[in-house]
Amino acid sequence: MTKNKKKLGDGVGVPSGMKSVVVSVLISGLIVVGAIAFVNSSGGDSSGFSSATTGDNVSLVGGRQIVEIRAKGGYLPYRSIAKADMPTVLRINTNGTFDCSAAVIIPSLGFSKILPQTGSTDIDLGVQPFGVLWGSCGMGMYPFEVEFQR
Ligand SMILES: [Cu+2]
Repeated sequence: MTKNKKKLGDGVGVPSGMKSVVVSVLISGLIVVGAIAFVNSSGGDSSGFSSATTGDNVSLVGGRQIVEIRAKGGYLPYRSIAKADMPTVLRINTNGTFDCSAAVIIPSLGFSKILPQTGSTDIDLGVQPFGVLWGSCGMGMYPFEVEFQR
C-alpha cells in the first residue's frame, strides 16, 4: 500500500497536465452517456426508461435470486432492484452482441469477462450487503447497477 504511494510521489510524479486530461476524459464520458440516453429515449417505445427501474427482471429460483439483464449496445435495465443478504446470480443475456458491452466488468468483485456474442452467462454475486453494485463494459462507457435493498 505505502509502497505504491511512494512510487507515485517520487520518480515520474504526476504531471500537472494530468488533471486536465482527467477532466476532458470525464467530459467526453458525459457526452457519450448523454448521447446514449438520447438514443435510448428516441428509439424504441417510450416506456423503456420507466420500466427499466422496476424489479421485474428479478426472479427467485431455488432460494437464489436471479437478476437478469441484457447486454447489447449497453445494459438493460440499467438499474435493477434486488434483495440484500441473499444468494444472488447476475444473468447477462447476449443476442448478436458485437459491441463492447460483451466485455463486462464488476470492479468491486474484481470480475471481468468476455460474454459470448449470443448466449446466457451466469455470474455468481454471492450474498451482497445493502448497497449498490456497479458494473460496466470494459471501457466504463456503458454502466449498469444492481441496488440491493433490505
Ligand atoms: Cu464500452
